[in-house]
Amino acid sequence: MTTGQNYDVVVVGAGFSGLYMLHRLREAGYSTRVYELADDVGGTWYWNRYPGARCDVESVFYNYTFSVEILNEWTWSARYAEQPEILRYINFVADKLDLRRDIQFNTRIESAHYDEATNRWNITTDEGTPVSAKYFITAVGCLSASNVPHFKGLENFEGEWYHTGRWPHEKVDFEGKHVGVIGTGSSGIQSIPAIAKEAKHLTVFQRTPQYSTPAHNKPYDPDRLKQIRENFDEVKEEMRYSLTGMPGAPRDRSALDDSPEERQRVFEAAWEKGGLMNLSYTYNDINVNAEANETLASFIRSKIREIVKDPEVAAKLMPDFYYATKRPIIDTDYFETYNRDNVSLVSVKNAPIEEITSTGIRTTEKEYELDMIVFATGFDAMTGPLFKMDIRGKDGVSLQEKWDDGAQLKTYLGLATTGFPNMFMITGPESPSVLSNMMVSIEQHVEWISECIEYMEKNGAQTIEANVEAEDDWSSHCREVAEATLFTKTDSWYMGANIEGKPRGFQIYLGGVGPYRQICDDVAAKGYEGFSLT
Ligand code: NA7
Repeated sequence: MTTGQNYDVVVVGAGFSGLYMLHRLREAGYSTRVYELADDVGGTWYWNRYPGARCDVESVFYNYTFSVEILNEWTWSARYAEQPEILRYINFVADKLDLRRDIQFNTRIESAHYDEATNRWNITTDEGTPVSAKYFITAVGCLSASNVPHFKGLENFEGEWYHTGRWPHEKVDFEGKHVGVIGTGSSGIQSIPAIAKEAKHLTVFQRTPQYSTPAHNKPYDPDRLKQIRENFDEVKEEMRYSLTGMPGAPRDRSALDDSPEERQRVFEAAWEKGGLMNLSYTYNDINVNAEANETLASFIRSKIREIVKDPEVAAKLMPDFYYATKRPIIDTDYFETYNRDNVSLVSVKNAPIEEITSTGIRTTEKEYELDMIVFATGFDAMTGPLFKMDIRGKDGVSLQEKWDDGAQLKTYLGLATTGFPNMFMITGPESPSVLSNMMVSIEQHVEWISECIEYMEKNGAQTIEANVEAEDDWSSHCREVAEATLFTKTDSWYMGANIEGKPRGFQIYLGGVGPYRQICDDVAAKGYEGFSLT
């Protein structure tokens, strides 16, 4: 017998996914409680407040589409909105739908244990009150477990240090300071130009040079906004059935079918347009054919060489992995920043960071005096946020044990996993998630889960659980699709390779947002094929 609070559904996280999940469930009449560690809504956009933080999906496509009213009441200022504007948007939605009254902030979910006797989830929080729910839904995001690598001596550092994914709410003042940034993923590449403008000196510690291409960010032209608004039904349909959840598709042509001159023309045009997918979409074999990939990779390298004036610095900035097998990055003046007198680049590939000292960073080659260190060192992606909670399914088996820390990652559709009845993961591992426009994937999962719960309740079902076979097939399918691409050939956070000791394996479904939606819809249409309902 459970004492404490009882709900139909408990949702963990009040970012984009948790908020929409709450809205859907509440509208359908289920008692729902959301728990959130932060003191307010926003998820990713609450935590990632570093200077220069912005979304790399075009603003008009990176918002909720479920309500025409919300769509029409919000106007984005620029092609790529900055973090404060996105957070304002999330707050606007939370206020409009009056969501806060069902969210408990400042609360960490410690554990969620499935009780086979009652078919309910027993959940504990850090504030003590036991909670129970029929359904347990994780809306914890894919990139929320920030990773500060275990550098020796960090505790001795006498200056300030921050991780980009846990940035303070107060303004961080770089003025007159010697700042070090470790990491050149999206967060590093977005923050480096902004920090360089303020700091006395900025030293970038780079392990892997990146392909980054111009965002060409600009204020929105009102005519473009009007046109998208007027045609939003079609735009929405295109996004939902596309490859990545954004309008557009790869051109139906191999990069190897064009002459070098023609390719150059095509790449130049895409570079001028800017944006996340324009270069990848120039040809249909960039992600699957090494030779095709190299044509684009070498084009970007030539651009870096053109932009960066010092040839030695440019040489250090040359990436040599397959383009897009680490998250492609779009930037504003990233490579240009290395032409500034107050910026220096240190490659830590061959001379790694050995120690953080009381006054700075010591690599195996040299010591750098710093007043402040910014860790742009990424996240324990996909499984990290789930493993932060002690989630136990049938027979007391923990999710971490079942997945053998990720080595045996297994899900059905990235939505559920065998042995964990009535638990759903929004944008979980082995769903398109981070390789798609998250907003499209979030809405698809939230709607699928709501309909599934609706179906269960109408049919008087107590539990839903993925079958072993269906799960095996889905996980094998995910691996096969990934193996047919170049993505698995590079060490990346997609592969779990950025975290010491984390098993390698591709954690995302690459079959495309449209085909994935179709598969999920078919499963539902067949009475939740691959699941057992009791
Ligand atoms: P990323 O993309 O994981 O980037 C982290 C960066 O930090 C990357 O350059 C890493 O180099 C570097 N890193 C990590 N550990 C170390 C150590 N120990 N020493 C030196 N350098 C290190 O995280 P972001 O926050 O930039 O972006 C995450 C996602 O958020 C992004 O892809 C978008 O989807 C939004 P490495 O490449 O591992 O050699």
